[in-house]
Amino acid sequence: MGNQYYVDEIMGHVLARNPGESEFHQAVREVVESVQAVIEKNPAFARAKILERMVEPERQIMFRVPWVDDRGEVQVNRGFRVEFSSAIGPYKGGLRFHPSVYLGIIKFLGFEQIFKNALTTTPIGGGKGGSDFDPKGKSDNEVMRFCQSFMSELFRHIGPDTDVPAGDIGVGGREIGFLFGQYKRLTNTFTGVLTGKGLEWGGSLVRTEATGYGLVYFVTRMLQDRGTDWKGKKVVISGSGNVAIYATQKAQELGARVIAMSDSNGYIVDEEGIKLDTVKRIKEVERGRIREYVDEHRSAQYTEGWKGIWSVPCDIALPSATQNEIDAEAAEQLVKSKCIAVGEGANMPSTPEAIEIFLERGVAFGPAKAANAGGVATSALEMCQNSMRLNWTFDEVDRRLKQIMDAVYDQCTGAAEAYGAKDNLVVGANIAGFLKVARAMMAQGVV
Ligand code: NDP
Ligand code: 2IT
Repeated sequence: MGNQYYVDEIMGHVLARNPGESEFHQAVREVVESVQAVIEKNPAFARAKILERMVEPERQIMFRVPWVDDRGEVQVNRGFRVEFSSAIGPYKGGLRFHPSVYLGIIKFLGFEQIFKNALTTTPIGGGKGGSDFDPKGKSDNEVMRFCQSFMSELFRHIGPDTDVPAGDIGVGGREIGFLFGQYKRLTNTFTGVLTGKGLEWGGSLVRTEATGYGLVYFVTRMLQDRGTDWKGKKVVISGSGNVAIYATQKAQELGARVIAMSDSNGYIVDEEGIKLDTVKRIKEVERGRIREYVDEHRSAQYTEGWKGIWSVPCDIALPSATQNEIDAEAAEQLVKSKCIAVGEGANMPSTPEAIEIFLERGVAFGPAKAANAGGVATSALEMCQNSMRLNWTFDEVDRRLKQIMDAVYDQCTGAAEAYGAKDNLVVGANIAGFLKVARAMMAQGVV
């Protein structure tokens, strides 16, 4: 079977079966294109329809989430949990609460999660969930009532050995607390059914920092391979949420100068280096906007519009806000400013056109499903500690996280080289993740 024929056939099927879900199509196409060489080498995978099975979620749950706001008005949101693959462990992946959420976004995230989770070396399958609920501007009580209603349906589908949700955009410690409380009440069990829990009730040290730290550990390896490190590098990090904040912290610790951050309204540039304590207070405590930073720091400027951040010249870019935030134009701007490395903290932040530009122009590129795997990997470490009913120290978890990010990097470079795509970590990540899941599926029969 010819290469393009196989890609076209699978994509034709995916497009027809999942109309209108453009983000899902985008995520699937990248994987299918990357693994076609593997399928050709292993005809048994084609006969067993491994890829055809992988693109079809094992189970998809959609449900009504009614709740009452502070004015006494009834609100109705939509809830999702897509259980994509349990080939190598219980479904695992975050919950996203954002008004843009629809089935196509949850499916793209759940699909990517299968391969990311396989790369972590830990035994977790792939899933994702969320809602079109917008936590912004809601009171704590409104968020609590929403989370309780959401869990009142979700609880029957999840469990510590079945499906273990966590956070993502709009879901942090506060939301996980409310969700956990309701699960515990409904099931009368205290288990590790969610990760990202508070430290007093089953959470793991380093989980809060893990995605950002892991991203920086991964990019460290990319830089090492090019004979350099973080010292004195100018870094631009989009977003100012969980991933962006802890990527900034670790990059600064390693001697980088982080000069720009953003939110969905606009971006700040502080050439003296971002004062992270201010960002943390504004975003984590006050739940404010990034523009408030300039009220306190005269060295900084604020510009309306989130996209402009990619016109800020930098050595290293860490997109850590959302999908498709770097398009071809932004990628060209980064290449023009002589950016040497891009590490994806967010999921699918670069469009296919942008990725092509980075790869062709020699910019070191760390794809999301490898570079941001530290978050879910540390979730797996939280599950492990919950099962043992023990807690590791910060240093112990951080050491394991570093070790995992090294293993993720080695798998990506190894698979890329084995399949004649040296330095292409996109192909490497997709192939290494795919092979682990494919072998497990082969062993388990047609299920
Ligand atoms: P948060 O909710 O903590 O922060 C999200 C940040 O991104 C905010 O600054 C937000 O700005 C900005 N943002 C969100 N949507 C948009 C948008 N449509 N346009 C521009 N900016 C936007 O989420 P996280 O930091 O947890 O997640 C960030 C990314 O990292 C996501 O892609 C997520 O899937 C990915 N990720 C997260 C992991 C985790 O452990 N949390 C693990 C792996 C990946 P605003 O406040 O204005 O909305
Ligand atoms: O995209 C991701 O990997 C996450 N949001 C983290 C998922 C998790 O289960 O910790």
